[in-house]
Amino acid sequence: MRLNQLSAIAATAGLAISASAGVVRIGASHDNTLYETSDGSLSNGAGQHCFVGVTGQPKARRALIAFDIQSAVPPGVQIVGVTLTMHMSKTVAGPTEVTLHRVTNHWGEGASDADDAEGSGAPAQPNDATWIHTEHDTYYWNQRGGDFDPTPSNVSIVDGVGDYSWGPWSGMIPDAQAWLDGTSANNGWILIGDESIDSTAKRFDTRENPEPANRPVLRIDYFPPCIADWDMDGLVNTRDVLAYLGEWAAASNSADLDQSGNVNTYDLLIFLNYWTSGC
Ligand SMILES: [Ca+2]
Ligand SMILES: [Ca+2]
Ligand SMILES: [Ca+2]
Repeated sequence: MRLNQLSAIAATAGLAISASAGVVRIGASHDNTLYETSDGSLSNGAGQHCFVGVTGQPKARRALIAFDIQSAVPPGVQIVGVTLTMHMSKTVAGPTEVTLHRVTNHWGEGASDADDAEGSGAPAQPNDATWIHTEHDTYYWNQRGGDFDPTPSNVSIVDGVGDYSWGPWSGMIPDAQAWLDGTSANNGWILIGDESIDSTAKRFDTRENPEPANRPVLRIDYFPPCIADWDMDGLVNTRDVLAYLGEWAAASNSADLDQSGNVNTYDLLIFLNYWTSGC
């Protein structure tokens, strides 16, 4: 069979099999906002929005977000791409950097739910993360504003209203791999905007947003433990070729078997070589 025929099969089979191998997309398990206050009185655990940057007052805002990777990604796989996509829904600021850092302390999401545009936050409720608390009002961050790895896992420029992504190649890959393997506690990421000047705030939508398309999504691309058994059902057969071709036709990171940065016929040949060899 010629490559273009295989590709045509993949294009038609792709939708049906795209969830079965190599790629998963998951919603956030919890998210929240740290509102800069000396007493840790504000949070927005159940709110529709979260915030980064600095308001006009000026007070800083930082967003926390976590995903239950272990329940969504098969154990033993090699993660080769991690992409966080969030919808930015309100700002008065121009383009600003929003960095993403691995959080190093457990934090909570309580029942606080701010009114209106949510920029002012709401009274913190039990278990809510605040500027000073990991969980209101019992546990505290070591550093006000959250405990996190000072080295960013990724950075993105955020401008006007729309969808923004972090990834797929970055420190987010080792973060997610360690969370999957259980070698590092999964406390998610903190998003930090431009805190060097005033009026840089950006509002993003949370997992509680009423519009499902605007909720945060984490896409994870991975290589199965045995490449030949692409759909991971324990058998090596034509279903695996079709499953791989689905990712190949979509140019997924998961199909970039030589990790060259692009998906081409070399990757397909590598897959077929694995496939003819079996597991
Ligand atoms: Ca939330
Ligand atoms: Ca299989
Ligand atoms: Ca490649």
